[in-house]
Amino acid sequence: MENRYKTALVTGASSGIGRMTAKHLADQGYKLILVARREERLLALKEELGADISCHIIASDLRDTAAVRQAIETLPEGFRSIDVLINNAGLAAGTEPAQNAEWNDWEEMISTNCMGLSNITHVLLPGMVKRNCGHIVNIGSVAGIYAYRGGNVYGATKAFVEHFSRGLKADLLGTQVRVSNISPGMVGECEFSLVRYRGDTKKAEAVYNQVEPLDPSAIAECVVWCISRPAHINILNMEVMATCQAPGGLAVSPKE
Ligand code: 8X3
Repeated sequence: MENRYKTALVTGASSGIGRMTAKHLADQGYKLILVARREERLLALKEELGADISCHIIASDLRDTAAVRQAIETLPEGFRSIDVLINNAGLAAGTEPAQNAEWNDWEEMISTNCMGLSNITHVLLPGMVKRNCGHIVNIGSVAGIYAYRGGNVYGATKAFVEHFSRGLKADLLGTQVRVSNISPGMVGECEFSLVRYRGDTKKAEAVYNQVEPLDPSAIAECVVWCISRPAHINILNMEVMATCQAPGGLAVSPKE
């Protein structure tokens, strides 16, 4: 099937789901704009994708909303009509109960997962509507659906992502612009847990010990599937868990 869309922007493209999504989109012949903080990783990915793939990189922290805006508003010729936005960048920081959490962690999650995502969406949306063509894929999390201990602000930011997606869908009624929210559960082969445990490799590795989590490619395939549905079909929500994971975190505390 020929792609209706030609150009995609992927945030958090330097690793994990973002990197794998970029590779899958490159396989489908997309022109790519890759956004992430680590320039050297983006350059390495660009090289790996090969000279046949048109690829522009933006090495920027999504929390720097003004810099991201400027980079998008001054994209080189040939990259300005973005059809697909993959809002993948995001992080979990810490697993402490809310009463013991670090404020900086909360601030970083809110400013990346909510502010960064909203900013880039706000910049790209008018063009999509004007061209009456586009697809926004937000990467949420099962943590935004099921509350678990230590998930506090991380889960809340992902609930924001899901509800924002529904709100966008409501506002975009009558246009050909589609919105999907994909909520993955535990994903291995990425830096998610390493970041969450602030670089503590032992704790991060323990999360995946003796289990078979999703891999980034599984979610990249979901992204590609959503955007390649016929134009009259909008997959609004996908919840994807590894077989070894399940919700069910209700807890009680014994009487004193
Ligand atoms: C993270 C998924 O299951 O680790 O987005 O909370 S989980």
